[in-house]
Amino acid sequence: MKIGITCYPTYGGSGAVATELGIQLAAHGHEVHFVSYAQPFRLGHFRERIFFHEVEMEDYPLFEHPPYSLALAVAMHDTARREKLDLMHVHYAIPHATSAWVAREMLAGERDLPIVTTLHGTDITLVGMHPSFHAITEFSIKRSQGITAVSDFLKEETVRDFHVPENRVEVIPNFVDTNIWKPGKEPCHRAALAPGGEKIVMHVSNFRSLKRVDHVVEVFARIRKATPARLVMIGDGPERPRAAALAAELGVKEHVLFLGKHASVDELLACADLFLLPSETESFGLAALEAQACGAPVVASRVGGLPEVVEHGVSGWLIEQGNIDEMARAGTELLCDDALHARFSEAGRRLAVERFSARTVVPRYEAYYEAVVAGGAGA
Ligand code: GMT
Repeated sequence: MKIGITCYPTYGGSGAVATELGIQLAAHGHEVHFVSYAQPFRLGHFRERIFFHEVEMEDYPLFEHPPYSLALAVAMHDTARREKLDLMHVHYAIPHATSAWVAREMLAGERDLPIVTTLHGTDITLVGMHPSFHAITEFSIKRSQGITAVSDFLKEETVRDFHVPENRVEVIPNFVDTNIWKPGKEPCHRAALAPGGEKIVMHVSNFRSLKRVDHVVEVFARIRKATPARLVMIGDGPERPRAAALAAELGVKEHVLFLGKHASVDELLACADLFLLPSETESFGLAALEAQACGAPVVASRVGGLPEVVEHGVSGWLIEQGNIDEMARAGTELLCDDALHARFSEAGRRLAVERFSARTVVPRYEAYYEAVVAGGAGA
């Protein structure tokens, strides 16, 4: 198949999933065309059958807010036409599903361009709920020929808040390439991250307020009182300065390492002894899955789709959002009890391989594409 993919190319779960999917599809023999304003951050080096089409934006003084959605629709239309795409798969509804609908309308009468929209999280739970976006989000999702959600939780939210018939939303979970996201990677960075042989606690996110990086630091400060540990913070975003200030305030500044954005998070997660994700909301929690694939037990909040990814009491602990003391207690126990840690670590890895590996999940997308192209996805 010839598949167009649009996603946010920046540091974020939806872009990461879209890029990994494109890579896997190309490896399965499909031709993949990414259409976005920049090359997706995980695309990296050259790969056969993968092409990137940059969205051209005219900078004109009248435009205080340049109309990216329109330029994207034109780029999708051009790419679909020139490359004879069989299907356009967009990740994160806003504005991608809308631009795809416009591109499809522009092509009408000439060729059919089925659209698959994958809902990722805040496009449904937060941004899409805002009055300025709700109606267009509902309209555009419903106009897609295929709709997928990354968790049962997200499907339920979509059905309830956007009035999409239940049978129109297919749940296809996020996945990891378990050959890349794995424990014991070489070279090992443990000595650099924790020169004193301390345990390594890790967090990866885009540091938006809903990620509660302040709680990450608070939990770590309590863990640190019980056992020698280092906190490695990966990613960047608006809450980073506050998290750094809090680390200083709590007296753990010299034990916290802010690495910023990183292209090969797999190398770092492979060194983690514990992964913290105390988010306020999380439709899936890709970072938690990546951590488990690398053998790191997870302590996370029991919100959204996280219970579908982290098995409570088996591969991690899911704790009431905001309960810092309990998160610290659970984290400390995992770091101090080697047998418990090994059991959780193995269970997380097993879960990732058996339920969320690329090998298991990507064929579900391929089958779904076939159904959409044949006109038989949903009602
Ligand atoms: O929806 C967002 O906040 C953005 C998105 C992203 O691009 O980072 O994150 C969402 O999609 C990820 C990939 O499917 C999920 O793993 C995240 O849980 C989800 N974020 C939220 O629901 C807050």
